Parts: sequence; structure tokens; C-alpha cells
Amino acid sequence: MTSEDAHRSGFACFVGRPNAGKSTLTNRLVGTKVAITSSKPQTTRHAIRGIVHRPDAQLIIVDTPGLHRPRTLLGRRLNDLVYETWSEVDVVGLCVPADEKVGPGDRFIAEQLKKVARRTPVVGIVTKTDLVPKQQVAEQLLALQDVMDFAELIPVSAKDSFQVDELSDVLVSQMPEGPQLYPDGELTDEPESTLIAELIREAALEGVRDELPHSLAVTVEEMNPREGRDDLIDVHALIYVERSSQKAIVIGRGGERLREVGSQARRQIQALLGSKIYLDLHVKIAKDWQRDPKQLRKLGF
Ligand SMILES: Nc1nc2c(ncn2[C@@H]2O[C@H](COP(=O)(O)OP(=O)(O)OP(=O)(O)O)[C@@H](O)[C@H]2O)c(=O)[nH]1
Ligand SMILES: [Mg+2]
Repeated sequence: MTSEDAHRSGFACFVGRPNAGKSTLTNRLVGTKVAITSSKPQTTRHAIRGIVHRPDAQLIIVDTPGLHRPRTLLGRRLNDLVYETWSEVDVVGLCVPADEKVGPGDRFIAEQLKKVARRTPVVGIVTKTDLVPKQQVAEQLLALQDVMDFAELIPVSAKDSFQVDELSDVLVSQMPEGPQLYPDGELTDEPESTLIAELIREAALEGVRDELPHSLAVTVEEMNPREGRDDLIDVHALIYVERSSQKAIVIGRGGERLREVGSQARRQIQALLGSKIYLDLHVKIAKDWQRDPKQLRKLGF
């Protein structure tokens, strides 16, 4: 076998400002939802691995939280996680949305990235190209080019699947030769309970605003097949908020919002598990958890 057609494998991570479209792009490349997405900034809170299986390669995408100016201990922890992740991968994809000017946030990330760029190639990715005219995509590519030296630059749209396969080719071309690292068919190594908690958080994020999206956290407390039934799983989960006023919003008048969140999450979880579930949701206050090391640890940060 020549090295041209040797099997390649390795890790690529997506980094960028919050809301740049990293998780949506990860899901599109993997072909299934491994990361939740939302229009609220700072949706992703851990490094999520999604696995792309190809005949010639296995590409592990690590989706990371959006890098931002931290205001809480959680924010600092999330940024540190990004720095840690990008120092461990074979290639970094810096994501910048086509519909927002390249700004100080992107330049700050590029400055930080230059430290790893000596060892690790960085691909510049202009995301969400479906939102702007072609000319603006071209301008964005030029603007991004000025920010740092990229191994390659590529525009994509996760929504339209525009150039998503090409991006996969670009990332694979930066992978070392190597064997398959994950078994066939495995699309993520996220534990089921994490995926479920995230689907609940995604549902809860919908329709809330200001500080509330940041204050939400979800844990799955228990998950058991219903006794005497093989077609029903009981899932008990907690939605955490930081203040009692937030609790009232999440629950809604007469419990209406919480019911909506529950039924939306239930649909998604049933699709994930391929089984009927009963979802028991409770809202709990964990006062200022984003700033409290002890509570952060309890919530897995
Ligand atoms: N039109 C369009 N919208 C997109 C595209 N990709 C992502 N979006 C939207 O952009 C918003 C943010 O997407 P995410 O994938 O959650 O962004 P992210 O970079 O992971 O955000 P954080 O996890 O907060 O850092 C969501 O509302 C997505 O639906 C795209 O290709 N086209
Ligand atoms: Mg994300």
C-alpha cells in the first residue's frame, strides 16, 4: 500500500466564538446529533467527540465550548477546556460565521492559537455561508486570512450541507496514517445519560433569554426499565437554576412551560433510545452554581 491510500485516523477540534456553528457542523459531519445546539451563546459545555467513519479514514471531531471573555468560574473552566483540547489534537478548525464581521474575539482566539499552530495545523472555516451572498463569503475568507496563517481556508454551510464533505477531506488530509480508533457504527463516546441530560437542557433553552440560558444545568438522576415492562424506561432528571425567580420562569404558569420542555425532550430521548420513556422532571435551585467550585464539581465541571 502506498502512503497515498493508507488509512488515516486522528482528532480534529472545532474552536471559535460562542454561536459560531461548531456543534451544528459537528453534527452534520457525523450525520447525527451528538451535540446540542441553540441560538443562545455558550451552549456547549464540554468537549464532545463525534466520530466520522469513512472507508479511507476515521475522523474524530472534538466539539468545544465557545471561547469567550469569562465572567464566572464556569466560564473560566470552559475556556481552559478549549485550550487543553486544542493542544491535544492533530488539526484545529477555527470557525468564524459568515454573517458576522471578523472581530476582536476571533483575533484573540487566533493569538492564542498561534502557540499551538507551530505544531498543529489550523484550518480556517467560514461557517453559515447560506446566510449571506457569495460575495460576502469571499470577503469573509479574505478577512479571515489576515488573522493568522492557515493550513487551508474553507467556506461551509452545515444547514445546506455545502462543502461539508470537502471539509471532511481537508481535515482527513491533516491526519496521520493510523488504524480505526473506534468500532464501526460508534458515533460518539458520550454516555447515554449525558446525551439525555443535554437533550433536556436543549429543550429548556428554547424560549428563555438573558442570563437564564447560562443558569440552566441538567442532571439525570436515575434511569431504569419500568418493572414488569420491557418497552418503557423511567428517566428522572433535575433541571438546575440559580434563583427562585428563574425557577418560576422554567416551570411557567401552572407548570405549562415545564410540560412543554418535558414533551419536547421526551420525543428526542425516545428517538435516541428507540424506546418509550416516562420523563420525570423537577426544577431545583443551586444558588449561583456557576461561581461555586463545590457545586460546579457536583455538576461535573
Ligand atoms: N443558517 C445557518 N445557521 C446555522 C448554521 N450552523 C449553525 N447555525 C445556527 O447558529 C446557532 C448556533 O449554532 P451552534 O452550532 O449551537 O453554535 P456553537 O458554535 O456550537 O455555539 P456554542 O456551543 O455556544 O459555542 C444555532 O441557532 C444554529 O442553528 C448554518 O450553517 N446555517
Ligand atoms: Mg456548541
